Amino acid sequence: MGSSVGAANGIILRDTKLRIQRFHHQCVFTTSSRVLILKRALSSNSSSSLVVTAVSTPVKPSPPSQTKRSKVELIKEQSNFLRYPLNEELLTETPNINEAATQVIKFHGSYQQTNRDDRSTKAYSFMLRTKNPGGDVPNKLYLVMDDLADEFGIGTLRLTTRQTFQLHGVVKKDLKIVMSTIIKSMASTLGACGDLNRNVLAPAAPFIRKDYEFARETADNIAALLTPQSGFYYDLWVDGEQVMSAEPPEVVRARNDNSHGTNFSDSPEPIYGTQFLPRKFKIAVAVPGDNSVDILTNDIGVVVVSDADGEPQGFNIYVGGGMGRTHRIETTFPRLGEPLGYVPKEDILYVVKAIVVTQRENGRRDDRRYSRMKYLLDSWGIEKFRTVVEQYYGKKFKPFKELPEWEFKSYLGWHDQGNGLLFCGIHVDNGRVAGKMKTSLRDIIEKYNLNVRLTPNQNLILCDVRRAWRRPITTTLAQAGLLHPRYVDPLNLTAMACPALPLCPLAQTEAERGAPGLIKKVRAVFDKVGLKYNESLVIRVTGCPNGCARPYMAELGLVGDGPNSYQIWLGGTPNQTSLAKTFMSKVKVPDLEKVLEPLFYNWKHKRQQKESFGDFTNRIGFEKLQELVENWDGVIRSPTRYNLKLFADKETFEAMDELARLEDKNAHQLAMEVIRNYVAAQQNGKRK
Ligand code: SRM
Ligand code: SF4
Repeated sequence: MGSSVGAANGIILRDTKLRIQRFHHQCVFTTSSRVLILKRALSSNSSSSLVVTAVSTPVKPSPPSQTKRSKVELIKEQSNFLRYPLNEELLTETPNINEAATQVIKFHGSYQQTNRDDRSTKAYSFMLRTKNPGGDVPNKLYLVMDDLADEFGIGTLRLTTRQTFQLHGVVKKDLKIVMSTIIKSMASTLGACGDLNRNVLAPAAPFIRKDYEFARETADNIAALLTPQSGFYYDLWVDGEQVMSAEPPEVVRARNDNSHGTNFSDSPEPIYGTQFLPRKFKIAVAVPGDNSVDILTNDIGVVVVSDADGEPQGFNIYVGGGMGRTHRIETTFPRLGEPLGYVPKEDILYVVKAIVVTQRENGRRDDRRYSRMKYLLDSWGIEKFRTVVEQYYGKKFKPFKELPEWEFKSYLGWHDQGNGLLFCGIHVDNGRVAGKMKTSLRDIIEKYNLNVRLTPNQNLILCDVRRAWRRPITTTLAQAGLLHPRYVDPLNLTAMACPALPLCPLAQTEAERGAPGLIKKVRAVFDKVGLKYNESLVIRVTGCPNGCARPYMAELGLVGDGPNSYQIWLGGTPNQTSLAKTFMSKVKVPDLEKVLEPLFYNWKHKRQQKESFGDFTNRIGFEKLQELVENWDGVIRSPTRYNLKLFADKETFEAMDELARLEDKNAHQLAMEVIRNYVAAQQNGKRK
């Protein structure tokens, strides 16, 4: 066996394999010869043991940056497929685990955290994240998660931007019971974190429609294809019991296929090997026109392409999206996915595997800051990337198919599922399910035996609702403060914030806890400059530049850059297809209005018809906008100060009202526009 391991005696053999590399039509076949490297183990726990590593002979001498490996690479290598030293650390009396185990437990779906509000002591706890491809949460799982949050967590559930649950505040001694409960509920946290494929996104709307159903099925299959196989998860949490549902045969076939040199043939991890991927890896599946998954922010974006009869035929593939960056290091950046090509539907798993393997083999492992696939795309360019993927795929990509415009779909409120049943999308502020809302949601889900889907926008969908249940459910939701979207502030509906303080170790300032205050400020500025209640923009807030709430796609992105201070990003669009840019840095919360007032005032008065805030900022340009901010004197010169009362006969009013509605205005607005245009034309005429 290529990858056999005996962590106890410190011996690890890494797979050998036949590497086939072809660049620019030149073929180089490299039969890997085993090279044994004797090295002292790094971890203090195993400092006396020797690690024996067998690696493939490189095709050509690697540049120095590639020979150096990050600490996490060494931890993975010495972990006996992600068991060691976590297995030992879980048995100690201490409330925490050591550094190596902290890295290893991520692959099991958990992060060690401390409460940063409590500076007097280090209060350790663990955050658990589930895996729910397409946000699918069967009825029983919802109830189990709800119970676990009360019994072992902080009494809240967090719905995430990748359609999963986060359970905060589990102490070490309870980890096993919580994990095993989740596993025995036929759910999983395996690979929710760590250097591997994360939760696969798909549109959460439970439409019974060929393209939506196919998108969900594809997300499930990709998730299964890239699930770790070496059993470490079940060994640690359910004593080796294999609690796995059967996989579709096409998934097993695609995983085992090694006809193009993708696999570690004798390894318990045929796709990942001992080293797994250089970094986290994210995939989303979408349906044309429905960008509810923020498709361009993923390492791989997969779009279902159907024929004229609505029958799915294949997929358009985007690659190289990602959000994370570091303040003041300009070589780190958010990036949008770009078109790679089209593939027939039966090839999707092979193509995804080929892309993953391209990143596995070529992504940087020396410096984790540059290990995401977007940096590989950036340094190679799409042509070279495509050529290398095609070698692992064994075929050429077809040209990308034309797609309709993307639109952001929130699915809030009531909708027909397409099979006689309804679904109800519920807005949950920043995905935090707590208090009365939590108990009411649970009651509804339990009483009506409903399945749930989590959206990539931290919201939740109640599925499979009978028409007769609509009214009582609406009433119960409203009593818990979960109102129909019509009654929620539109600024809230599209806003997102990451968890940040107090538990995220990387937070530089507040996000989830600060968001309500920040949105209130935006609302107050809207009121002050005379923007209407139903006019809105996409606001996303994060406590640091990692971008967990995807702020770089927002029309107003607030990215924490110090205590009580944010970078302001502008230029994202409502359909999440344009990357924002930094407009200003280090803006303290009390100073936000000084920037927002001139921006919103000018948007109101200088926008083109129906121009979104994002499009407006892109059209005007940052230089001009900076000037407007610098010269802003805080005085609102509102034309509405000079009030003009209008009275019309019934017929004229009704006709005006109808015309106005066609333009998404009210009769007063339209009348003012007509008068303004008339006066301007008269004045022009006089001047001539
Ligand atoms: Fe994230 C790290 C929360 C989606 C980019 N993210 C973290 C950690 C685990 C902090 C840590 O490393 O210790 C945060 C835990 C906070 C806490 O206390 O709960 C955290 N990320 C989240 C969630 C919960 C935010 C939310 O509001 O929902 C999301 C969980 C997703 C899930 O269910 O799997 C979450 N994180 C994202 C996204 C958005 C997405 O995936 O669509 C991104 C940007 C997209 C991307 O990956 O490029 C994102 N998180 C990061 C990064 C920066 C990665 C990078 O490439 O530089 C980190 C830090 C890291 O990996 O080093 C990070
Ligand atoms: Fe933490 Fe930063 Fe992610 Fe927010 S964006 S959850 S502060 S890592």
